[in-house]
Amino acid sequence: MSFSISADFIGQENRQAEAALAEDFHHLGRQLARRGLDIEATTRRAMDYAVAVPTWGVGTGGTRFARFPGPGEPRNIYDKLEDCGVINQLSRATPNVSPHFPWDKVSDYSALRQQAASHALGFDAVNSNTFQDQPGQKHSYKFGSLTHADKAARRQAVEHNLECIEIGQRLGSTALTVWIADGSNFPGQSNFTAAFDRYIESLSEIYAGLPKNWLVFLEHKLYEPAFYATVISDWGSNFMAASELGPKAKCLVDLGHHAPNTNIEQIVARLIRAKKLAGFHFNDSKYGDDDLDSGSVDPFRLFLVFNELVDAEMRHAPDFAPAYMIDQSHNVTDPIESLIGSAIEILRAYVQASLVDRAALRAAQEASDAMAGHRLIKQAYTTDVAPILAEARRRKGGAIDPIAVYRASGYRAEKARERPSSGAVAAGIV
Ligand code: PSV
Ligand code: MN
Repeated sequence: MSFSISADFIGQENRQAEAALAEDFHHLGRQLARRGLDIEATTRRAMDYAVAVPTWGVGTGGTRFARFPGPGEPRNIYDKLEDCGVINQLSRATPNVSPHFPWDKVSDYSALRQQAASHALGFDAVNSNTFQDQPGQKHSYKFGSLTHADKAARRQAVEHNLECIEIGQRLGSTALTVWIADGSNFPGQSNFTAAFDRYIESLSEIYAGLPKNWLVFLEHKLYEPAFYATVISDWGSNFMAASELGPKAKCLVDLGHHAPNTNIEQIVARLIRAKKLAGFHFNDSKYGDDDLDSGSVDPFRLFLVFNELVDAEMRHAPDFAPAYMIDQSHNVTDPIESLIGSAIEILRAYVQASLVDRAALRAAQEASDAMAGHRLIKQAYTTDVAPILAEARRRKGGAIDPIAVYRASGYRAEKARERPSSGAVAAGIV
């Protein structure tokens, strides 16, 4: 019998924190009421929000230099689902997982879907992987995949993406996320235009294989592993590609895939206007694609992204239904703790952005009152919404303090016993 955290245990832990939470929630409710805001309505919004967790996120990540595996790491997709189930059980904000193929390949996908359902999980977008070679693979991706100069390598990469769509259909997914590592390390190595043309050609074949209700999410990334030029390097290239492909192709924004100081919230606004925002891979960064925990370095930036999203939601922007997902690498923490913490930070930004007085903001902007506009944004951002987040979790059967409850449960130590280390030392980014 594998260890799981019981609802009774969560209830017992919650009881110790319930009185203080009720007091804080009441106090915040009075504060918000003075601003004309209904805490119950805001709490309902928090209860309705969800962000997907990547299956690869529950394993310990790594850098180009090393990976330091933690105890009780998941050994396969079934273990990963178990850990993802715990994240949702305690946070009540992550009911879907996003699988990556071939990392999560199994022989029976209906069994996998059932297994996920047994942890109260569903499947979000499926991710293809043509940035690594797999054992026995015929054509190498060393010099590219969907944009490779060799047609046979491109064909193989297209086939893999079509297979991901097939798998995704069996899992109940409705989107394919494509990120390619293709690019060049030397000026002269590759022709910018020819590589982009080949991208469009390959993606058109994948696009043609999309089922009726499916979307393809194109993910841009400035650099790494290509260090001179990446084929889909920025939102401009991404937007060009998505526009040429058609309405089922949209642009996915991974927060770490931009140059430092890029105004990502403005990019988000542009993509919303163009009806091309696919959704997000949330994480945080200081220098590049650091894949740090969401909101850990620059929570204000995360809030400003959500400010654009809530603005679009409130004005009923057409064709606006972004997919929310976390994409992080956890090198020095327990991944379950990091993912719980990140889900909370994402939800915090969403709830804070929901508190912006939109009518007053519009009036300030129309009057060109810069300070008033800024103060309205800051008023929402500096509101401590922790009691709303905790109360939303409590009402959904989650933990008032999820990381504390996770630690108290002894889950990791139990898994360390149940999942003996294989002794394999893997290095590098996952
Ligand atoms: C690439 O850096 C990326 O952000 C893509 O989303 C990949 O699928 C993911 O990381 C996992 O390596
Ligand atoms: Mn990503």
